[in-house]
Amino acid sequence: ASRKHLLSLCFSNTFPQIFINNEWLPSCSGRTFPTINPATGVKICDVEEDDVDEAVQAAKAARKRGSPWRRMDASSRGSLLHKLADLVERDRLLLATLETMDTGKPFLQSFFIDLEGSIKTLRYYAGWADKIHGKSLHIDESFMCLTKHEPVGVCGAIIPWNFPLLMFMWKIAPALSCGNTVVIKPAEQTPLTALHVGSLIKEAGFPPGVVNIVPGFGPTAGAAIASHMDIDKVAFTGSTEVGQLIKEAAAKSNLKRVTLELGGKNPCIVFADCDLQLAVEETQKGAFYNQGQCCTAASRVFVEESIYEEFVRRSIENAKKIVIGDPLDPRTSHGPQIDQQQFDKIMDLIESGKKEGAKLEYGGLAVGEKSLFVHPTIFSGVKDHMRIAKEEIFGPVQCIFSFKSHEKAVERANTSQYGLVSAVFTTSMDRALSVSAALETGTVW
Ligand code: TXE
Repeated sequence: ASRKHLLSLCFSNTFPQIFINNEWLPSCSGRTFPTINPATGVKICDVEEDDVDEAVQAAKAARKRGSPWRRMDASSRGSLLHKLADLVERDRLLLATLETMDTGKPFLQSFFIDLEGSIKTLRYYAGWADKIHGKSLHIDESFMCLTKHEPVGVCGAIIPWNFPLLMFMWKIAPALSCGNTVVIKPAEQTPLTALHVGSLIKEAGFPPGVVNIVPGFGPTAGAAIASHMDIDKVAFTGSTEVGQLIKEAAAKSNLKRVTLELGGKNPCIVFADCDLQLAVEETQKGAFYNQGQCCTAASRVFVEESIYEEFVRRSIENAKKIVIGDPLDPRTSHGPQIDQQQFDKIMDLIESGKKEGAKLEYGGLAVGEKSLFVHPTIFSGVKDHMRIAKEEIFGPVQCIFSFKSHEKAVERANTSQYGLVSAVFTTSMDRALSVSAALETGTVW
């Protein structure tokens, strides 16, 4: 009963419309699309579809010289971000419930990870607002040189469905901290928490047009953002293929600045001198967290030969503790995949693993019929040439490889078209540092 009450409260403040100029607008085209709960297959509501151009014009007007946002002190921008963090904190339970319904991720994960991260992101960037300084440079002759950081202008943002609220904050918080205005498109699968935050942005007191939220599809709303002549920068998180399209569209339109956060096929190297149980638990968390739908997923686990069998055995034991079920039930630790397309891609890759000769140690099946749940799956004996070793699965599939020589392990870890993250498990600080330095990824854990 209290959940029902919460949801009715939720929908009394969350408008499934387009958020432009701090107002809720219906789509000009009259088009709507359904957002589905992936755990049940039931439609949550219909959402109005994009009006990117109108949103861009609002964002452009909001950043004009002399506008309230442009004239606002940097410290006041910081205060607004803190206020927004307070409101997200106030609505934490509601937002976590909405996020779980829209994505299928287990409720406790939404509440403790996504919401915590969202609030902290806002507060972190709130603190930066009045601490971004230029330089004074000593140059020759009788010249004086000062540098000053200015906002880029209108920032477009396109985000995926795996961490809808957190990604929303990762995009808007730094942009707003620096005085930009934003047009953001949530993923078509998961628009609801972004829309609720629209109402909080208005409540916090951000001037109209500073943040505009346009739910819609990639090839229409997303492509319109990437190629818009009045957008000065686009930030995108999603697939590598679409990242390429974004960069191309940016180049072909107004050469807007681009930041891309794309896929991964992330190696973890587990050395024999590691804390074995810790390595088993953490690599598996890395593989299965958020149903494996993480660009930083631990998708290639290289284990030193002498501990390989024991590692596989303990990994299977560990996987048995996972609780699959209703994501709103606090006991559940594993929910459904986001949609049929992702489900089909994962099942196809699991089949390819079996066919190409990897050993299926655990799982490998869908849960029941006509559901989007996939059993956490473990393959051992994975070889570098297999599809499951090379392609981003984006599902709960742990691939375990074995290695003999340290040098070879690093070489194999680096043989990937991706370079997002990697991890090293060892109790030797020397090895941790030297292997980290040799791994060609943006982050090493
Ligand atoms: O991604 P898309 P999809 C990877 C993962 C997954 C695969 C496909 O491997 O299996 O991508 O997922 C918008 N112009 N990641 O199809 O299509 C789209 O509306 C502009 C990794 O969901 O890239 C959504 O808002 N925008 C990733 C966003 O791009 C376009 C998270 C992501 O969708 C567009 C998600 C276009 N032409 C998937 N087409 C990560 N790095 O975390 C789509 N979009």
